[in-house]
Amino acid sequence: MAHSPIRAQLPRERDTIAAPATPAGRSALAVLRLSGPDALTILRNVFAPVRAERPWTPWRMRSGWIVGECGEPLDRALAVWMAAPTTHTGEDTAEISCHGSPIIVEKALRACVRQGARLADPGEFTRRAFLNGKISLAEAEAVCDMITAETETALETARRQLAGELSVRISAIREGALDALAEIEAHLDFAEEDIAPCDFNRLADSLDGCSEEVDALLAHSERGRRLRDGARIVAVGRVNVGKSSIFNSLIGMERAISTPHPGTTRDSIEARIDLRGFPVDLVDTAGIRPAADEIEAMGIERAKREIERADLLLWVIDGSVAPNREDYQVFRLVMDLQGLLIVNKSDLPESEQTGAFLHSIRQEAGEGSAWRLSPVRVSAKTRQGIGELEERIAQALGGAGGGPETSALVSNARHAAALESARRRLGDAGQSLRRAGEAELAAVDLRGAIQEFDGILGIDVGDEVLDRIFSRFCIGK
Ligand SMILES: Nc1nc2c(ncn2[C@@H]2O[C@H](COP(=O)(O)OP(=O)(O)OP(=O)(O)O)[C@@H](O)[C@H]2O)c(=O)[nH]1
Ligand SMILES: [Mg+2]
Repeated sequence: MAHSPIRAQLPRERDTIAAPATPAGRSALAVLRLSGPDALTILRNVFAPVRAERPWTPWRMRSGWIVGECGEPLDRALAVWMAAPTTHTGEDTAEISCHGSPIIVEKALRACVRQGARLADPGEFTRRAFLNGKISLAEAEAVCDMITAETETALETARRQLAGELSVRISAIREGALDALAEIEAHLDFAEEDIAPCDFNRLADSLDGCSEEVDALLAHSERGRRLRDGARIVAVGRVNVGKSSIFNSLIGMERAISTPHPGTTRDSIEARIDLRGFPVDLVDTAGIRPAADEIEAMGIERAKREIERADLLLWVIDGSVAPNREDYQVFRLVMDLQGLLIVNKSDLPESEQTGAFLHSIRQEAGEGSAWRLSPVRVSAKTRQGIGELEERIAQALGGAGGGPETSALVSNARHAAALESARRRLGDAGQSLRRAGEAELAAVDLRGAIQEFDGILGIDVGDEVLDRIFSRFCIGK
């Protein structure tokens, strides 16, 4: 490949980048993108419009031929160029829609590189959009989340973030904090002079207001995180209680073998499902009991490992028979973890001992333990209670049945951590103000809180943070 002179001279942020915007592999169409000051020049050199005599007009699609590195025609295609600054990246941009053959895409890309383009890094188009002030950092991150969203709800959360809802709310809180900081600094700078005294209590009240806004955003952040990153949910219990049957009911197909023979499931089985908007990895495991043979023993070992990895356990007991010591053995394994207790086979009369067992579990589970909550009664056979089980799982993952309209805007761990820290510092600033006299301390904390908001919005963030964020993107985004 020819080494381009343009590439050697320009700083990375100002050269022209190129990449396919569509995934590798065969498809009806593929799109190639260019962004940077030479987008039009390069486009002119790699694309020959059918009506060559006409000038290039921005935003007007043209039909023509892509021309390869050696001037050979590659593909009949459509091309458009868009003029800075009102483009996605804020730079001159060009797009070529060609036929979706990996060979055509590769050759067209080579032709662009020969003409002076550089292959884009992952996320570089979006990074430029951010650096050129087209989108905030939170919005840029939402682009990545949109592409990787696995459920409709996750997509909706990312879409709202892309629309700027989170940025707008955080900017408003930041403004409030900035106003307070300005007043405190004026007081500190001009304390000697004859200006109106600063009402610290009023300022502290307004900071409380900011903290509450942050709280409201954080209240749904766990839900947001789960919507984005999903959860691993593992069904456990002794043999024959109906774990595999419940697993099948939840995934909506007969995936795991279920038979009346205790010890049917020998290996862990996993399925990815959309559970009320949460991308969930659901795992069925071997029943826990003293193993009958080596294979079963290995299966039980795997089940125990799965218990440790789970975000949420579904501990299943059979309500129609008397619980036994194996059920207690399972309880010992799960007692300190998060989960839901499921009493299965509710289509059959409940054993007289089940109530006593549930009572003893509630007694033994510590204060605040998940196992103190009421169990869910289901019948995997008739599907009775499965809807309620799904609802309880969704609740456990962070918030009841709310649809995408609930304000689960904070889905990103980076944002959540910054908001937690901002809330702490706003609180500290408020306290310092109430103790009057400590205006300087309050100013330090307020500046810290504002810095956290800046970090989310992308004001004054360093390259290191940007590298970390944009490296998660795919090339061409
Ligand atoms: N009546 C009734 N039978 C059920 C129900 N759920 C499961 N069963 C039956 O209970 C037996 C065991 O079900 P499985 O789903 O294989 O139980 P498991 O916990 O996965 O068992 P192992 O894999 O052996 O540990 C099967 O005969 C199922 O048909 C239920 O809700 N009601
Ligand atoms: Mg099973």
